[in-house]
Amino acid sequence: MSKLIIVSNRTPSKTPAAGGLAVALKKTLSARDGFWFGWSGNFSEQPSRSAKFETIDGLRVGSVDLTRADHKAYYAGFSNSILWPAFHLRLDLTDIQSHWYEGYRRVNAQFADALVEHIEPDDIIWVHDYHLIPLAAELRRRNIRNRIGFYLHIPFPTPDALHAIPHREELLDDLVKYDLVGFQAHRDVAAFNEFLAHEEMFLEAGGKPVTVELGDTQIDAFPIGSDPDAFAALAKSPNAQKMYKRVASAMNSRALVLGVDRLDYSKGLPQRIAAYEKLLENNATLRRTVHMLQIAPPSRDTIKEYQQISDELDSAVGRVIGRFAEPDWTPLTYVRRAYAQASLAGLYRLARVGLVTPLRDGMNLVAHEYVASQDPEDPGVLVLSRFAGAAEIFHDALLINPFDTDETAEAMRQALVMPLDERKRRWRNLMDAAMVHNVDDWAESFLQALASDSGTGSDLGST
Ligand code: ADQ
Repeated sequence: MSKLIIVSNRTPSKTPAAGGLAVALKKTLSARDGFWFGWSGNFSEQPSRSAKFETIDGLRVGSVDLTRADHKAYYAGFSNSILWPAFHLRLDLTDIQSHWYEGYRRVNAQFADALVEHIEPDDIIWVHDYHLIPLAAELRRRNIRNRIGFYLHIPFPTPDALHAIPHREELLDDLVKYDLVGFQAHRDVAAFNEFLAHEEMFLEAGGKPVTVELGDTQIDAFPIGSDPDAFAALAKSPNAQKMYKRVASAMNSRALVLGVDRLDYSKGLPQRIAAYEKLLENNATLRRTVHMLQIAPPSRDTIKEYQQISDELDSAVGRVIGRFAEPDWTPLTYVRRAYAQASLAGLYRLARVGLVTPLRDGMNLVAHEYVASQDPEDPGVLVLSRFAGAAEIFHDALLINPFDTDETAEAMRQALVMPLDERKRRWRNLMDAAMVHNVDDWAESFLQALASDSGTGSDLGST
């Protein structure tokens, strides 16, 4: 039987988040036999070219150590200071240092070296995310002819943003070495097509375009999701209830407005705080009846732009508290730590308003988790950015432009005063969408498309 080989930047940890992506992929893997491969999380003096294998939660996991210098160039450098900001259309936040690209390629080549001897002819290889765009090309160079699929968890950029990326031509060439490229949203498939059309027009106008030979590569949207049943159950679990009760009693009947994000500039946190400030400014009567909780643990904090967004958020939070707090009421709590999924599920369930307002986001799983955690008899309202992939499926959220402070504040107000009937109706539709787009079906449909020569979905010819 053919194995499934999952490759991602990091291998899954021993204590995975319940209901997270790692759990879903582990489930997919355990049903098929195979292994997960990635960076071990450890450093070595010399790059290791042979994989070490271990068993984590019953799964085979292979990994290599990286040198510190390569890891810096590949991860904090090319992946997260160039690709991440450019793909999220934040060209102002790119930090382009030319030597990073060599480190990025070196790590991809190292992954390929360590993988080749473990690949058998019928195995299917599924590569995840922007850190590993060149991996298929590196494997092809080592005579691997297997089906190889790539899934991009973040948005695909516009043509201009793509042109801001050094070595874009080679990267696009690498991308089409995959048999299947999966994006989060139709928006991303459209952006990819737009790039091709853009280059075509450039050629017609006598320019020298970036040429992409698509060949047999299938391109399609596979929107990721959560495990809504598991999250609904988790939201009623003892640990979730503990958190629910603890915070509910502190809220003292006030409505909880909740944001849960990794601290990242793509998540629109200062804009969200400004919109909440506007809500309080415009609606004096609401002031003592609400409380906002923003949970945002730092991530990638060796990168300067992440330190900056952290400072910006500190100052936005301080401003709103200083402006509106009273001795016996504070408008906002900001917590900088990660919580277990059960605790988050309890908080989601308690929150009257769930704020998912990224400036740009591949999908955003917090939106899915918030919906799945609601009490069907008294559900909260999702305020969702139009620029999250999730907006393509959650039509019954209150959709906003996160750059429009007035619109976001008004959506928060509407959510707070929304009658129960409407909340229930909207939530039912949101939950139906979350069930249709569950993470198990996501993995299955991607793998089915990858296994079949023609792909199951629409290819470029039909999208
Ligand atoms: P992320 O940018 O990390 O993922 P997201 O989809 O929101 O964003 O996933 C976050 C996950 O981390 C969720 O499962 C959430 O529960 C968890 N999380 C967030 N804050 C937490 C906290 N304080 N404590 C504990 N857990 C927390 C990238 C893309 C997304 C895409 C995913 C999956 O940027 O657009 O949806 O991959 O494809």
